[in-house]
Amino acid sequence: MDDFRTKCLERALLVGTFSAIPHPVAVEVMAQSQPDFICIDWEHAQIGRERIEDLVRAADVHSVTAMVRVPGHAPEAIAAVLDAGAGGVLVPRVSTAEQARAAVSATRYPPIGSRGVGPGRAAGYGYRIPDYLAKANETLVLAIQVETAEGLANIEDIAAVEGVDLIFIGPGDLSVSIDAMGPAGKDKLDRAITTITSAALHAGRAVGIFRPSPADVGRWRRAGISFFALASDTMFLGAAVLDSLDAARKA
Ligand code: 3PY
Repeated sequence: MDDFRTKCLERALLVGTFSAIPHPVAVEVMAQSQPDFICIDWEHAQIGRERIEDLVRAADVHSVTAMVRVPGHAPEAIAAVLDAGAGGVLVPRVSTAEQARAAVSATRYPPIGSRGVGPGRAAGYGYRIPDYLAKANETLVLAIQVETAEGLANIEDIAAVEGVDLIFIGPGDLSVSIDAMGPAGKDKLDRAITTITSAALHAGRAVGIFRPSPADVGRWRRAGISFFALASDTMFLGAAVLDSLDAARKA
């Protein structure tokens, strides 16, 4: 089994970030710091399909696993990013067990799933199809995102779906969906995160979460979460600019 998926399933601490800037230089700059993964955000960033492969390639240059958050549940999108060489896929807004099963099917080749075989980059542009087919089901990470009130209500059924490697919590969307925004909603949101985490761990899944900063990573790590997507290239850039300007103005 590939190192990254093994670590994921064994719930080793994995700390990475999102990539939203649609240029390989941004991915390379972050990859130089050796995050455990970079998740290219095709869902929310202005990244076109043709650009995904170059962003994955830029992470590969520094031996960093690239995952891609796809813009929905379409099997074609999941296949496209895996064909481009992504080491895993993050499927957003999974709210039912049926949607989770569909994500498994789109990610895995038969007999587990229904992913189509293509001569993409991952398969050596067609020259290494048998090698790739032999290991893809064992090495690619499938992460599904639970971030709605419906997903929260269905978490036990979702977590029970075989083939899901990791359940990733999106606190931003979840807080909106369950009406737990801002400081007033913090306790409610924390309870929802704890509920999802407990159900996922109970079903044998690894758990991930987005955090805008490292501030409370230790707390959620102790609760059993092992996969942390920390901020994004745009957030890091924005914070660094602000800090430097502030420091210079106060100097
Ligand atoms: C959320 O917080 O809703 C996210 O999807 C973060 O990536």
